[in-house]
Amino acid sequence: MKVTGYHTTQVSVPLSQPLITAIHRTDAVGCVLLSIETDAGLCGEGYVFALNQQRLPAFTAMIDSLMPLIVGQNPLYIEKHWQAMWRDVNPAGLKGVTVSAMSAIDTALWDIVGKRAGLPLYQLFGACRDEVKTYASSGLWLSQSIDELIAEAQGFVDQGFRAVKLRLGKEDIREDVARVKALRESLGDSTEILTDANQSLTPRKAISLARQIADYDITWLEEPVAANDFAGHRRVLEAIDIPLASGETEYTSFGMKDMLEQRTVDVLMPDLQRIGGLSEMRKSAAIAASYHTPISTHIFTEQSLSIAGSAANCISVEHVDWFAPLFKEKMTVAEGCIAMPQTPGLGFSFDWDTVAQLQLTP
Ligand code: SMN
Ligand code: MG
Repeated sequence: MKVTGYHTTQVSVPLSQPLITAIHRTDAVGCVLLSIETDAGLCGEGYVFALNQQRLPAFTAMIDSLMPLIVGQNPLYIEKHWQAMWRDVNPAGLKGVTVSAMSAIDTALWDIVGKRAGLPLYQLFGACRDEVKTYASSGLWLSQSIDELIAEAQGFVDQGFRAVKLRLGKEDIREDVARVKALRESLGDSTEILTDANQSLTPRKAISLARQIADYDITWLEEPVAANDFAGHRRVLEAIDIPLASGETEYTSFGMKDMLEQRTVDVLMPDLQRIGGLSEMRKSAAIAASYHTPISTHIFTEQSLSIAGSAANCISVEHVDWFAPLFKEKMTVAEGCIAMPQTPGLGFSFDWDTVAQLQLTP
């Protein structure tokens, strides 16, 4: 089998409500979709997300710069291709746009391997479960009022979620405390509340906030301080009773290893598009397991399910609905869990009719 060609498509996917955290603000997500074709009639799909549209040309250019390493090659030799790309991007940088482009290519190649094998990827990787816990993350934004938070969280519970993630990072932490308290009081004890401060706090403020919300049974506090402040992470982790989650902003299994080595997290959150694709996700999950540390995948729900179904230490996947319009197949949530897709490969394929409507003119 040989890779015969590829194509990329830039899209902007509107969100049902503005996404606002301490560091993000958008009402549409921009993506570059990648489709890799083979002479066996199989094609593999991956994508890169850039939050907004401005950086899509840079991601497209990076994919274009790497694909000559892949076209004409046997797509089954994924590890060989990953190493070739890694050597090639070295002068351009081992974090950032380079790795995100590699992630899209690597994930698309795995899609081909799964389709060739006739197996869903979680089974090809060695399955450990058929469904995984999830939490609702497409809402409870920093900009919403307490009444809006309560109504939206109840809506998530009605949709089948048993856990929701609340964004923290208000100017005055007393407001954050009041929001957590109100949400817990309205949800009762049967729904998990996770929190994400999106790097907005100093270690001292994070410790103070965590102590004030500790009585509300919080599943984790995510990215309390700057993502690259490993000492700050450790200081917070050691001082609080709530588990600390982080990792979405770090790149590759080497970055995950550094975070684990420096004891920065209770739960590691690798991001498929910053990690280097499914190849690096699998390595990261294994490295975390050797540190007796659970992982929970960051956004990109559809394409991360194969990891959740094959990494025993993956405790949950983050559920976002942002990318759902791009795919023909839809995820379903029941009793707080998502079932593994059962079709060969990733199990989610681009809906080209919808993509055509969302496509940006080049
Ligand atoms: C997040 C990531 C990307 C965009 C918005 C919000 C957030 C999360 O950190 O973990 O969901
Ligand atoms: Mg986060």
